[in-house]
Amino acid sequence: MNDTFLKVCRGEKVSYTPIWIMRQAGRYLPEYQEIRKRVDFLTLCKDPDLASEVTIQPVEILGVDAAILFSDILIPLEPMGIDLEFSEKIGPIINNPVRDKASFDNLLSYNPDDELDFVKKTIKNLKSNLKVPLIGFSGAPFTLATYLIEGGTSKNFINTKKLMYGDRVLFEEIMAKLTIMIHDYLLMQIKAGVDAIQIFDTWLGIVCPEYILKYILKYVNKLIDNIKSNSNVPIIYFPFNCSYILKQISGVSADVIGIDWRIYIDNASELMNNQKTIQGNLDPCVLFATRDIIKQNVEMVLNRGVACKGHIFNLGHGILPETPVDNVKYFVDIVHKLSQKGD
Ligand code: 1CP
Repeated sequence: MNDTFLKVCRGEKVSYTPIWIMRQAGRYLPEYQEIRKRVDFLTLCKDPDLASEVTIQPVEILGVDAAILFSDILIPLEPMGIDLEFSEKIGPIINNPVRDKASFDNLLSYNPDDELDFVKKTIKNLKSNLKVPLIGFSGAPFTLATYLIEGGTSKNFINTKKLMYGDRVLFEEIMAKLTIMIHDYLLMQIKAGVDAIQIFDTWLGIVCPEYILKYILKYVNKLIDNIKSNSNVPIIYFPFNCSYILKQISGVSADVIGIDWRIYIDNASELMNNQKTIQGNLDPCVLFATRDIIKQNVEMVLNRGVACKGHIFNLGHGILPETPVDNVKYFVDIVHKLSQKGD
């Protein structure tokens, strides 16, 4: 197996900079669109053969150094009694959001081995076919809480913040319940064979530092520390849009921190005392530009990556559906070429 990605996660030296791309399986690939013409998104996530096929697509088409399980962060909410659908136009919709004690009390606890058996099957399937490491993943407690409370995506997250400021007891009960669910779900993925995990905290950056520190990061810490006491797979934490609080985030015991494009990665690394491998951080929109501009920006990120304890190349957020595939192929090749160390 090509273990360059895993070595960098652990802070070991390697001969080139590994790359994978957030949302690397998805709508920008014609091969993905072909499959989506036949099945809806939830069906795709729940079918181990199809989910494996779309997981492998970017590895074969692009030559990335890691695969990420094809699923969605909202899948593990369904067995809690959440009525989830994906609308082509709006995105995810939760028809029974949780905004009061009564609906919180209705949430179910479950065993992911039984209820999310299809995820286990997909992982086992993939492990016998992949030549690169497989990344499992989950949403972080706060990011999942926003979907649970808002009932979908949101602009101002008013319902989430109403609870956070107005009924902190219930807000923390929700965070605590999600933390346990996510822990059990990630351990199931690890037992099934994933080689690393990424925890997506996509919406952390909507919160002020005081509340992040007091009421949110403690659940991330609990989650990661509990996983670490049961397994030694590398953990990537991705707090999107959070450059303003990286110093405090450095206390989280993840091995790798994902960084978006709003900060130079060497500055981000320094804020975290150069103790962690950094993942990132090209603006996904650079991939719409010419090859020259893509190359210039890749060079800039690679040069700054040298100062980090370790560097995994990625975009600063998910690849956009309209991205030209040829540019993505060029991007992966140029990262490999420019970072190759001569003997
Ligand atoms: O085919 C389609 O029309 C569905 C589009 C789609 C895809 C391809 C959704 C709906 N989810 C996914 C897959 C997905 N989602 C993966 C697969 C693995 C990969 O290749 O990376 C992963 C890791 C996710 C994670 C995810 N889902 C996040 C965290 C990452 C991020 O982008 O910040 C979030 C916030 C979601 C929610 C979600 N699912 C889908 C959409 C359109 C959204 C975002 C909606 C919103 O803006 O709130």
